[in-house]
Amino acid sequence: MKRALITGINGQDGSYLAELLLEKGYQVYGLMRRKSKVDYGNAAHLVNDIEFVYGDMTDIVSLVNAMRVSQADEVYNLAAQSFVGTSWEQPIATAEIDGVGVANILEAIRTVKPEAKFYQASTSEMFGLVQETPQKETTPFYPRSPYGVAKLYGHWITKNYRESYNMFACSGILFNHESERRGLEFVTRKITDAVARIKFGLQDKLELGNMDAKRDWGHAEDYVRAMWLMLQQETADDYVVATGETRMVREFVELAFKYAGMDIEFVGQGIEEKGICKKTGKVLVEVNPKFFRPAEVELLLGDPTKAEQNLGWNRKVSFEQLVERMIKADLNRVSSEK
Ligand code: NAP
Ligand code: F7E
Repeated sequence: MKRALITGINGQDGSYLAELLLEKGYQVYGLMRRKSKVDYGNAAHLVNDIEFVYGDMTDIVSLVNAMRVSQADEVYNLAAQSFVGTSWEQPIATAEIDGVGVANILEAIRTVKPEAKFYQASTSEMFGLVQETPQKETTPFYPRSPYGVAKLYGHWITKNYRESYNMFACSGILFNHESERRGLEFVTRKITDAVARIKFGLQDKLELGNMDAKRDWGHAEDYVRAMWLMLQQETADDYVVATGETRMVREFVELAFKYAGMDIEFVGQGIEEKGICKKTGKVLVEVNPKFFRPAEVELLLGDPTKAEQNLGWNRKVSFEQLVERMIKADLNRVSSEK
């Protein structure tokens, strides 16, 4: 039986990856932080199937312990302060968790079981102010947030440990991937949650920042498959994982309202822009400058050719299916909460 250690087990990707590895017969260990009230987050339905180990990415002792306890053959480092907006408010914590934390886990592996295979959750945010479109493995990086900068350190230290110590260490440069389990602060889930609450009369309108931003959005279930495939190869390498399509935030908003039976149209420009319900004339979407970022990533569009050709990976969930799945789940949840 293969053994895997997943950091960030309670997050969106951690829970989907755990399900995939359990299905494949792995013994799964999950690293989680101690909280004042025990909360398994997205992994709550797997409490009887996973061995949880307490630890923190900023505490190397706890990571050495997690490696000793798990004796993992494969380590998936998904733990991070993953919200870009918060990275301006907590730049140091973000650097310590998302940057130095990667060196900590690599050292823990090197100390306890250097032959273990390692996956690092790198990100399209490293492309930031994009230097070419579409972005691929060879595109130069230009991060635009403390999060992107910290992740770039994690990316390079992973490559460096591969080259310095011949460790099997891979980075997946994953573009945005969402799901019914996405945190409520990320734009897609903020939208589907708000649309459901508006539908059931619990909220008046949705306030957003830059609706011109373009993202390459896929479903997390597809993307965790790519993580696993990377660790099944003969040699370690880095891969872009994306859909090859990009959409504006505004398109996501329109489609989410449409799937909830509330067609809207946008009128006005800039901070005066509004989304109006075609049937009732009510203002359902407004711009609030408080959600603008100090530096923005305007466009992300990934080229997944290398992952498709070398890993045999491809995404199954389309943009329309992603929005539909998220809106359905939030409509169900909000209606039962109500
Ligand atoms: P997520 O839902 O925010 O999950 C992150 C997890 O990391 C949470 O379980 C969190 O634990 C844990 N964590 C945070 N700080 C920690 C620390 N100091 N020590 C130990 N654990 C800590 O993120 P996700 O969307 O699943 O993303 C997974 C990984 O992929 C992250 O590294 C993210 O940066 C990266 N990534 C995500 C995307 C995307 O679009 N989703 C794209 C590219 C890369 P708590 O539950 O205790 O907070
Ligand atoms: O923003 C714009 C915002 O917070 C997407 C993380 O998983 O993907 C994610 O980072 C876009 C940005 O994700 C609001 O300005 C407009 O342009 O959903 P997001 P992100 O910043 O792209 C990457 C790949 C990761 O690695 C990260 O971990 O939407 N936007 N109005 C807004 N965004 C938010 N959150 N809230 C708004 O009101």
